[in-house]
Amino acid sequence: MGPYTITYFGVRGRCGAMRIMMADQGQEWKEIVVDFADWMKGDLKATCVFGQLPKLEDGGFALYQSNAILRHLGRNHDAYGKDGKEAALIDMMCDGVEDLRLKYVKMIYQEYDTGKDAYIKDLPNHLDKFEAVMAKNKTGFLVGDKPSFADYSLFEVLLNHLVLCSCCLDTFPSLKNFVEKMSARPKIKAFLDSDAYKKLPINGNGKQ
Ligand code: 6SG
Repeated sequence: MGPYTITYFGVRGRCGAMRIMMADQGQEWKEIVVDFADWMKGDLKATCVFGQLPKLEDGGFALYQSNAILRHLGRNHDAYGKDGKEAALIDMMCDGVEDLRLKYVKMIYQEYDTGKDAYIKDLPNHLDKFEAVMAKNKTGFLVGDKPSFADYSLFEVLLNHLVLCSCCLDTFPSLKNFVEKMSARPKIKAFLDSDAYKKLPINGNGKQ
């Protein structure tokens, strides 16, 4: 497998989770950063299966759709459960994170000024579902006893929400513990402390 190359815009956006996952797995990767003016010329867009980024290249194999990329990394790096049932639960949790991510992205890009406060007010009604799963599993991960791609996706979405509202996990002890433990994993800590990570805005419109 590999070498891996990510092609994406100069934001964390839909590559945040896969970058954290690769860092934690000790997997190196290359970045091709696309600037918006180049993207608007349309040549690269025309080559993308859905006309969108990110793209992951794994050697000569090209893949689009951020969650398909996470799943592929999950298979390659043994982060997709120990059997079919765990894999199905990991898929379920990843789809649950995706639902929250889509709500977040809609608020950020379409209604930040008018909808941010209502979004934060409603947030516990989404976070409590993840809290319940995390509390029930007792291992510090969503499914099984080691991190899966769904954990990396949840972790990254929670980091973004802590920027939006620093107290949003205060009533969710299992999620708070999860974020602390994931942040302290040595390879994740090194990545989150790196300039490569810190220099990138979370979102493409400067809102966070
Ligand atoms: C945008 O939506 O970064 N891809 C985005 N936009 C360009 O022409 N379901 C898939 C997936 O999970 C969603 C892909 C995603 O992979 S991500 C894409 O390709 C297009 O459609 C969000 C993001 N936005 C920042 C950004 C920089 C240049 C284009 C998008 C900011 C917004 C518009 C200009 C500057 Fe911009």
